[in-house]
Amino acid sequence: MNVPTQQPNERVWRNARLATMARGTAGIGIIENGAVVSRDGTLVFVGSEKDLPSCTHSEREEIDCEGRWITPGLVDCHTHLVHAGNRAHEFELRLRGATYQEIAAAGGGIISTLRSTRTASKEQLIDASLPRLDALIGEGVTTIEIKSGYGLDLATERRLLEAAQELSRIRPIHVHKTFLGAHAVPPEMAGRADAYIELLTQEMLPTLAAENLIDSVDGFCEHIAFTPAQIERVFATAASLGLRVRLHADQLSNLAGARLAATHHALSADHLEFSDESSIQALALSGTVAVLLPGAYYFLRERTAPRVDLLRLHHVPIAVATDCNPGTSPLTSLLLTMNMAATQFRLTVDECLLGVTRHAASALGMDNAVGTLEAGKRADLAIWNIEHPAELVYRMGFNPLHSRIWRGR
Ligand code: DI6
Ligand code: FE
Repeated sequence: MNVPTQQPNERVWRNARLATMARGTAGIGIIENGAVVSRDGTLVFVGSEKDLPSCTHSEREEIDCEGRWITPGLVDCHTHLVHAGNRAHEFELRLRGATYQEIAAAGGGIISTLRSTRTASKEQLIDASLPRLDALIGEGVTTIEIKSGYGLDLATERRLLEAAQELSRIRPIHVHKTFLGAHAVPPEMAGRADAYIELLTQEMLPTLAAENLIDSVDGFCEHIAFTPAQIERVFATAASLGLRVRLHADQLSNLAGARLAATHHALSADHLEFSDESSIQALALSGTVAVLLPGAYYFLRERTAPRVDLLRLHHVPIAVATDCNPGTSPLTSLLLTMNMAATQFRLTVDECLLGVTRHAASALGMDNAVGTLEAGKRADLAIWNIEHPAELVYRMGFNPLHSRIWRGR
């Protein structure tokens, strides 16, 4: 019998200040004079340095953090990171007065990214996406959600999800893959949205689910996209396949998308600019996370902000994400996103920080694995050159990351 001779791979970060983000702690769970121990990629101790268990393994490596702050690795829980091309020319049109809806109606918008994406190979999609991913990794992001939705046919949606999966092999990051086939009606089926939903529910979604390419299912419920009735058909198919759902809801108008998401026990309802109180109450009851996307609000110069006061009143967990996409949020900084959430939506510093850690993990159904510093979770850490966590929200365009640890390394 082979007896393993190698000692467990144990590391301790000491002389640190921790913002654990743990549930049941006040605010962001600050521990001064803290230490963190990982063994084989999992946290086995998080607490005061004076309580640090003595070394159980001769191979323990010690890292002196010199008083730096440690947070959980950041979680970007809503991105369309994998796509080809960009829409800088549409940005120029908007600067001359065209609206996002007008550009979409004239065949631009999502459909213009679809054209570039359909002609790109998987390798080209990966090459185009890596600089965006690296920008996020460079800010301490260790878990990311990536949606399909710029293919809108089986082969291209598969290629997008495979590229997203491949990114997690090329870089040290966890990728949650979301199928967003219900993003727009593809041009070859223009005017036949119901027929497209039929194709999506009968063929695309079941096939890609069987290929293990889907972690959750999303849709775009909006007058320029799909009706609540069409989204319900997508959600019913997802449920029959055992997949959780999420929804782009109430971004540009109030179609009660958030309520629809809550009815289907969605992991998250995203955007929510036009959600009313009854929808927000429904989110609270279903435990659905509200994902706020201040980058899209900023870039589209929207004027109606999500009702953060009602989200607080009803205790809906709030996450914050980049919505990284070529049309409405060409944003690859989660730090800047937090600043935008604070400045535009008046989120507090603690709400912003919890929004890119614990609550973002919940939005991915991963709150048992990531998003806080607690024994038993993955050893995903971000170590910062800051005096206080508020600096992570306060600065614009400045990155104080000292180092990033993924699974203990
Ligand atoms: N809502 C958005 O803001 C993005 N997708 C969505 O469903 C826009 C995507 C794009 O314009 O390319
Ligand atoms: Fe989005």
